Amino acid sequence: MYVPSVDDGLAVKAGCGFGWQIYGKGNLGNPIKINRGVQKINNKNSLYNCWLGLKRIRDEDLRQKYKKYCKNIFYKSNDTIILTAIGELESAINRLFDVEVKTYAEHPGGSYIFVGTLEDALGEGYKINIELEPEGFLIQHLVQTGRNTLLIVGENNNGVLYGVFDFIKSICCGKNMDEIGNVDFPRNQLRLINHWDNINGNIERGYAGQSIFYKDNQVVKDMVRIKDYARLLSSVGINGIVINNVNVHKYETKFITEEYLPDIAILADIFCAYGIKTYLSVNFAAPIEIGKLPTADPLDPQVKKWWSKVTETIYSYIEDFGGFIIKADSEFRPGPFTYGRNHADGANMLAEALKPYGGILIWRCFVYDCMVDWRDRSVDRARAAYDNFKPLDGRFADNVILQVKNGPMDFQIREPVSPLFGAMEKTNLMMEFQITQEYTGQQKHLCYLVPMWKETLDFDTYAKGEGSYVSKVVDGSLFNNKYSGIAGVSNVGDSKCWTGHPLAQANLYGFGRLSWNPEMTSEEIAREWVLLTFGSKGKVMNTIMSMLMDSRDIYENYTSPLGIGWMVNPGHHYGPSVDGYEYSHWGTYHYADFKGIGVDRTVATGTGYTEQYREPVSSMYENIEDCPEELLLFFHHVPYIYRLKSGKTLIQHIYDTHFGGVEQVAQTIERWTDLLGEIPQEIYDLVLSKLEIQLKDAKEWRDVVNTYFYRKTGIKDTHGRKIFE
Ligand code: GCV
Repeated sequence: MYVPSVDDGLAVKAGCGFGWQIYGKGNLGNPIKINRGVQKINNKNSLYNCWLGLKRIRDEDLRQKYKKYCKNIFYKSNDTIILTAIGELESAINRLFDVEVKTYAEHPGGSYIFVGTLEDALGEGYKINIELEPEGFLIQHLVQTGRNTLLIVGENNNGVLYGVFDFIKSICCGKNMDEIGNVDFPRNQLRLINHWDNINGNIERGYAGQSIFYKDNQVVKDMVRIKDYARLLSSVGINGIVINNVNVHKYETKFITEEYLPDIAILADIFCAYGIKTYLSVNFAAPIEIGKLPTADPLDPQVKKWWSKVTETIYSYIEDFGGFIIKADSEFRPGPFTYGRNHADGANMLAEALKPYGGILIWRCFVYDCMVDWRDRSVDRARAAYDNFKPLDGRFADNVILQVKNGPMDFQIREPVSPLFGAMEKTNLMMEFQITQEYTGQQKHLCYLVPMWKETLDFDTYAKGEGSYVSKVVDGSLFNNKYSGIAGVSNVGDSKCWTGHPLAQANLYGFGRLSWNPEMTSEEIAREWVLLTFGSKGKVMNTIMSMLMDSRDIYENYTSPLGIGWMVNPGHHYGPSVDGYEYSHWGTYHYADFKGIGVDRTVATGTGYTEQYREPVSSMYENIEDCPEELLLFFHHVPYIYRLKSGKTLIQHIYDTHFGGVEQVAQTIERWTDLLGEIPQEIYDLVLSKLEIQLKDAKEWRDVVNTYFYRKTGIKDTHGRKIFE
């Protein structure tokens, strides 16, 4: 094991874990130095800078007012995260106002900004009368005669960093110095990004290039991009990252060994400096595959001992390691079922190994039978997570969290909320959203996902009566959980703009902001993002806002209707194939015949899935008249001639939305082309090229879907539009 030391000039003791601030060789070859100080922001690269582009403030009045405070920064702590915050603040001030900043370890005379934790602030004699929430911050003017003083105070180090980013954001959003002031805190304890990156550089379901972490079966050597990524994430409040795919393959299984840990520790150290803990996806069968044990049985003492030893080693490299995430007994991944054990047995064994270090074990609930016989209509994949996990409620250790996908199927454009959110009263739970657009246009199509996530979080489970929103389950308040939070599967790769489609940056930004505060509206989040990325010009703002806000419905219009989902090409999941999964073993069927379409999930005549919800939700879905129409085909098998509330028949609705969806994409292109010359040309061109692909694809979807149903039914479009026979 190579450990950089201060003596060899490669290491500086830092506050994060055992973090060495300068990165050593490990398996990386040459030493790499990362400057944690002032950020270098490439002026010309607006695609890369995302929402941290920090355009120079041109309003002279505003500049002068800020300048008074901003020249001097006073801070006490030398903790790495605080130093990161100071570096961010310095570079932002420098860039926004063109002011050289001086930093002070002792009280400066005149005007200044104080940056520090609550403890630092109280130690300096500042009076803070507000109780700060965990990871929260306070930005406040200090009233002193003849001086301008601003306090940026965090409940802890992360809070300081978030306070600094909030201050920078406020300036960029055009706030006057007098208006600056805020008290805020993250509503969710864990705000995690999950990467599905593999060591060979591929990303499972990645649509923005290759991994930024790995290349050619190694951790990358150039850490600059990783650091820039850490800043982006931290600026929206992310505090944890899983750096490898939940499908843990051969080499990645060894990430928990000394073969990879030196390199992983380097990544972890970079994230740590931005207040982000690193987590690893692990392979349940690792004791057999790399530990030379004959079994991975979670109750076997040898297996327990093996995981304890492994965990001890990990923490010797990464002091602030977050924990493990695991996909077990799911889609052919190994798990406790092999040994006749259940999920609680498996999870608790791993949790026990992590416990002494304060680590957590995240166990995914994406567990279902993926070898279904399509002929058997009694099997319902939507039921699986609840059926598997509900009986285990209360049997998980207190440092286990179950990670549940937002819907019961798999990140479709429209699904009901997973009933597990209202069902697990005695278990820590967290939400899993998919930021990467696997089923929502693969970052070629525009699809702003925040409204969909918001719908999920605002859903009332009625678990403790009216008002038992999913947001209250995942922030831990409804069931008083020890751990809780939200995870999002990353949409980032090594594409120049990080997300392939420049406007898909809004999803990454939005995920962070919504995890921070689920009470924000989708519009508020979009507005912030547009402002920070493109500036405040009315036309640009209005155009991009409307493009984002309409995009989810547009995508839904030309793809699969009324909650039925799927209808995609198997495997890669791009483009239409109505029967693509219809006769497969994956359990994802629409059951279209010549009379009707949809899955009967009622208790009365179907799979009984609706009973997994509490009343009155259960009855709402059970009764076709009460079932929200956008989910009609998810819950009911409906004749094509069934009249919707609009008065249209189901078949006409399908035709109309598909013709309409294509027109809407064409209008989106018109809106965008109206921005020529208003935004950087590179972004303009790239977005336009994506929109053109979207239009072509939308037409393909329209024609395939309309033709499919026309052939099934022989019913013509009442408007006589072109349907291919
Ligand atoms: C990481 C879906 C995706 C898989 C993914 C899986 C999961 O099935 O298509 O690529 O695997 O979900 O969430 O585990």
